[in-house]
Amino acid sequence: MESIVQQINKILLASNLDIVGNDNDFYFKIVNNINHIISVYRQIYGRDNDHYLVNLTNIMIETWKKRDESLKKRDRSKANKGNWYTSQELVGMSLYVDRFSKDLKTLESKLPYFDELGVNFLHLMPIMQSPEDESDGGYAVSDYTKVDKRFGDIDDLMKLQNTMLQNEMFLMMDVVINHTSHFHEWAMKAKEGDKEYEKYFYTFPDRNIPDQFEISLPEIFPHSSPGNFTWSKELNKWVMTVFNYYQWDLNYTNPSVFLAMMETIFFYGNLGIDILRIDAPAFIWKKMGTTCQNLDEAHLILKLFRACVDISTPGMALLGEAIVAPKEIMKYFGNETDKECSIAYNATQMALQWDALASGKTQVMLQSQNDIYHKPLGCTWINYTRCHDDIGLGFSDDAIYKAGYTPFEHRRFLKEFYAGKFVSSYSKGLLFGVNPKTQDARISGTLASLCGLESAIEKNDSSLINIAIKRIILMQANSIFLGGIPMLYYGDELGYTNDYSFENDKGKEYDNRWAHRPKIDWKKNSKRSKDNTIENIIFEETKKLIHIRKSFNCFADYNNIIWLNSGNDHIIGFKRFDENQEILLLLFNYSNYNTSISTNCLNSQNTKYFDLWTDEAISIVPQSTIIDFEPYQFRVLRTTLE
Ligand code: OTU
Repeated sequence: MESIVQQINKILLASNLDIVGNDNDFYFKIVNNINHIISVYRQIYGRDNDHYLVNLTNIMIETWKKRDESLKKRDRSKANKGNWYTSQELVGMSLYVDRFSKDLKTLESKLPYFDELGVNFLHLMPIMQSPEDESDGGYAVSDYTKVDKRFGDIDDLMKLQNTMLQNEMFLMMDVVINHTSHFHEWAMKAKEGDKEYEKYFYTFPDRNIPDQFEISLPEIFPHSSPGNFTWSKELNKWVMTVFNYYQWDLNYTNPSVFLAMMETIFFYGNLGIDILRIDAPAFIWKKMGTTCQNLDEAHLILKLFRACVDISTPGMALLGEAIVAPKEIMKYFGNETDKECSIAYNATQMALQWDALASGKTQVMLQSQNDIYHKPLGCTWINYTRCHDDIGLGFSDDAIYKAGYTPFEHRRFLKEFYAGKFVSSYSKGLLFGVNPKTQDARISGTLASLCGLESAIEKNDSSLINIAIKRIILMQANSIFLGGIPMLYYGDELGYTNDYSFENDKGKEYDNRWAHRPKIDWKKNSKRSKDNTIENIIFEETKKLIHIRKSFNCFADYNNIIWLNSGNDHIIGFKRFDENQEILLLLFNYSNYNTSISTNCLNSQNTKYFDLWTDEAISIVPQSTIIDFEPYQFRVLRTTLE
């Protein structure tokens, strides 16, 4: 009996690859990495399932052969640039195609808008086929390879991408790996009685095993989809559904599921997607007695995906959407030799900024940095203040204790603050996913509404409007200057407030995340060109932040950040530097007070600074100078060389 390596070698030799020519790179990558792939694979599936590795090899070869020459060229140019996604020149926006424009065709006509703002990287929220009223915003996919007709078709997508390429723009899309819609072909076949496809899902004849799972399984949508199992009358069985009842969890203990998803990932790779957002990777492996999140096997599967993508569709970077505890998020990068995702969401920092804004204090943010500092070189963050999801207060209890609070009380304060439950609160958020058993909840609402713009407009109070805008820009500045890819969320660049129309839509009323998924009104957007409108101020200031970021190499991310202890709890700051001795000091006053810091804390020998945000020069008398901050003011201090 031939060993698996011998079998793979045979396939490679029979595959008509141009080993000394065009396919040389591919061939050697496969040969050099096959032992790693086999070893990771066997840790998940054991040796008895080795024959799937033969299929995997065939799929990798086919994918490479089908890969367009232009994409291969782009792969090479990305490889020459090293970690292209860590560049300070990349600035993203995440948007719903239909809610932003109408469809893919009209989106193409909006490309100049992104250019105007400085955005050159688009995350299109899921556009693959998904049942309209059971869609979870596109995260319940019924066909991974078909664009939903609401948005257009695959040709429209390719055309858009082509034009984006001509404009040097990058594209991100999702692959929803944890579950499919219950109308996906695999689920449909299972419902029709096909036992092979039933094995793609977790199904149970009675409540015995589900009940045991439930003991340790948290609930993701306790308000609208309580429990983690749904009765299927077609199957006459319980099906595992961790998210909504219509999202069936895929069973990765079945190697066929792994292979099918690998093919799906390659499909996106060969469309030319630059960054693939892997949705909910934390959830893909289940084990009774655990929370079924962040399990070792989930990481092994990601390692396999990564190793294979690096071989067959190497220009595509993987982003892990793991919105979990800080220490767990870090694991989704893998390590230098055993890589997983190149990019992860900095969900910890996002939540910490909301913490600082509500409390006016920055100790929790500072105390948390240790949790998220040590990412492997070459990996980066997506930094964001808002996205299409709720805000979960997922930073560590330890950091809250160190800042002098009790975690339960502190989180309760934050939730109530953003839900506008205090008289003193300016915020118009909504509690999302309230769990009556644990009191747990997350927060919905747009950046503007959470920052007080909605209530200020209601009161028609111009000074409150100004202060809300200052909060919005402070939050954006912190994300944009942090290092990593800033990902704006559409509408935030113009201060869109909550949209409550979801309450009357039967496909959405159970999910208040729709409050912050606005429908863009292009008349409102055109106000950005009219001086001193709210839209104009927010748009222009956002644009300026982006411009500053793009102008300095030290905003590229190679872990070139040092957090400062400002000596003032209202103010958080960090230093960014590059190899040419350029140093920028970023300082953010999260409070509603006039306050100041002493320059001693800047840890710098310089005596002259220039604030790139306010365009003001600051001269420093060593040991005695104070730098002042107005409420919610931030500073971008450039040290001018003497
Ligand atoms: C992701 O979300 C998506 O971003 C959500 O829009 C989807 O509803 C969900 O997956 C299901 O596909 O799984 O790893 O707290 O933050 O559900 C994190 C809610 C996820 C989201 C969480 C998240």
